[in-house]
Amino acid sequence: MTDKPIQKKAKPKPNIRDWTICDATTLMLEKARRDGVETAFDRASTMKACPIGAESACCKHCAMGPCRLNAKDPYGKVGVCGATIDTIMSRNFARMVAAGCAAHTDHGMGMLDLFREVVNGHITDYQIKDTAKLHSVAQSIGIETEGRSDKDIALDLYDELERTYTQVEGEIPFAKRVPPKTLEMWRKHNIVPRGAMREIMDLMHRSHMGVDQDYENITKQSSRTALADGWGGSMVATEISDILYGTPSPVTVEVNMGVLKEDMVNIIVHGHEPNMFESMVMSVNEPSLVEEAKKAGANGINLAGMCCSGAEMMSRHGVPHAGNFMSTEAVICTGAVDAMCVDVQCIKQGLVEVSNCYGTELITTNPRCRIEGATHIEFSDHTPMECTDEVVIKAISRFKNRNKPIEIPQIRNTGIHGFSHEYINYMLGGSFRGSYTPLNDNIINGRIRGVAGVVGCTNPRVKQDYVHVELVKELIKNDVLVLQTGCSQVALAKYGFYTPEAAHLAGPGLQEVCETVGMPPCLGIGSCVDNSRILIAASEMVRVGGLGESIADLPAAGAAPEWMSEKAISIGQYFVASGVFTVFGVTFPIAKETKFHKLLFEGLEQQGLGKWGFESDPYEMAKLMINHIDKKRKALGIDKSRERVLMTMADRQKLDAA
Ligand code: BF8
Ligand code: SF4
Repeated sequence: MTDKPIQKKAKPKPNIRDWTICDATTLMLEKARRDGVETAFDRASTMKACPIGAESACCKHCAMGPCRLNAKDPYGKVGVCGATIDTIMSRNFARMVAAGCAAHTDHGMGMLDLFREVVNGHITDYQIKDTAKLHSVAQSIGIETEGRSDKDIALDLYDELERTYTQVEGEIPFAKRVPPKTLEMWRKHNIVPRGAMREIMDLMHRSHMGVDQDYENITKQSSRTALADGWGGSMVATEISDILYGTPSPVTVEVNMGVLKEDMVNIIVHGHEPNMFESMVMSVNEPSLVEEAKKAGANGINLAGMCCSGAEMMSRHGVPHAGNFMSTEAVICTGAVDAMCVDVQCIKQGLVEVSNCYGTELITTNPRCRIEGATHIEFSDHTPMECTDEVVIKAISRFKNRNKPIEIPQIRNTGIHGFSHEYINYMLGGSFRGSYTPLNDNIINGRIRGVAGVVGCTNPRVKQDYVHVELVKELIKNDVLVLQTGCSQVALAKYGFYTPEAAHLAGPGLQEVCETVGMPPCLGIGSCVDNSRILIAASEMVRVGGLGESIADLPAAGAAPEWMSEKAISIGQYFVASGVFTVFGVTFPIAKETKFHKLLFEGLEQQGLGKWGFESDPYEMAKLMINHIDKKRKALGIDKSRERVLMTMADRQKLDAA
């Protein structure tokens, strides 16, 4: 026998088409492969998700561990301290809620700090743009507005809203917006948030080693903390941003990588807080900088957003959007991004490597988020343009020195975004009788079967955008009106669902409503903190009447089909605690066949709240949501009207004959 060298068979490369349905992202991932550049898709395909962590069967809350239990035999073992699988899972879950809530509430508190400084006259680069919104928010929490100056109202509003964060006893201000029956339920369970800081502190405390070891009690505090996010930090972020920058109303916008322009200086803002982005809009329009760009040979400066601040600026001002979370590395592979300017949340560290490969300036701006290898130019609300002007200057200089081939996928999708709660009210009822009554009526008469929120991230563990798109298709086909935020909104926008013409994809009832009002079958309302707009819309539906007395009575459901972040878990928990059936895809971070699983998936609903669901297949997910909506319609006694609407032609002929 001769000694032959053992030849290792090269593993075939995964098919990029299995990673994403987005054509632009596919093209850029193919280019990345040619250029030898690695992205999160590559890493996800070579790094198997940790099976123990995936089911939350491990604990590292103290140095007697880390302890690893067996999710296949959940009650076979306990941790060194005796902690059961339910304690361990509920503590891990609680800490995801705490982190997610902290992210949104810190963002909201930043907006409130800015608001205070604007009102006090210490900051003049921003102003109150929407006084009507200032008045309506103040009124909604019982602040007198009649005959008072805007400044006095704003000062009172600041004082009130600060309690959202700092209050140690009592109820957060926006609890006043919660439908009375829902609030009553929260009071009964003692889950009305006091202040976000207190709730997060409490939750971190009780999930420490050797404190709360009753999964039901831990989950109560998870709900309370999550509610401090949805009805607290996130809602403050949305409302204050509207007051400062204007409440969104429908605007036509282009999305996808084709919004980049080869002959212009391209700047992408990616992150979550609108203040830096607002300032960037000013900087890119600054005549001297535009002149500089022209001197460098560019036809001007082109600004686009990505992820959530992108979704917010798209919905509020019509700023073009280049793509969602799983496209942030891919977009840099175009070679056309002269600067990517980031603030906080969902900023992959991998962006540094990709930016280095293409000579893109990756610039961090927030003291909370520095990344090794990125350039840091700190942003301050007091001198906002110092930072954003410098970013523009860096981008111009990179444009001048572009030395790599540019390849921009020429794909742009136009759609209408910016459906705030206020605009939905106006759109349905007209300016003199703005109201949700027509929406409720159309739900009661069955033209609209129910309402679904489809929100959240994209995740390289599933085919990018696919679950979002197929789920929304199924929902609208079944006459479910879809409300969207964040990366999910951007996903659907890329496939043409944000045009009034998309109404033809809807079932006959929803189609009729869309055509009458001239709206698309999905309404895009902004970033992830803008999920609070869905809570406000739900409260308004309850208030208008005919659909039950609490949010839990509404024929509504929620989904985050491709979620990945802790913020998504906090959002899911506040929707559940508010009464909504909320389905997550990809994976669910706890083990099945456990008491904690039963509590989240059944028990909470029995307590009068909502419940969690899990399903990775979009069609099955749609079925779960539609079945829930139908169950609620039945409980409301409006299932009969719906049956009439869904009569087939044959049924109708039979009736006519009779
Ligand atoms: O808050 S949807 S990937 S960008 S976490 Fe992140 Fe998820 Fe996108 Fe925004 Ni929301
Ligand atoms: Fe193990 Fe208990 Fe320590 Fe967790 S808290 S690591 S279960 S000993």
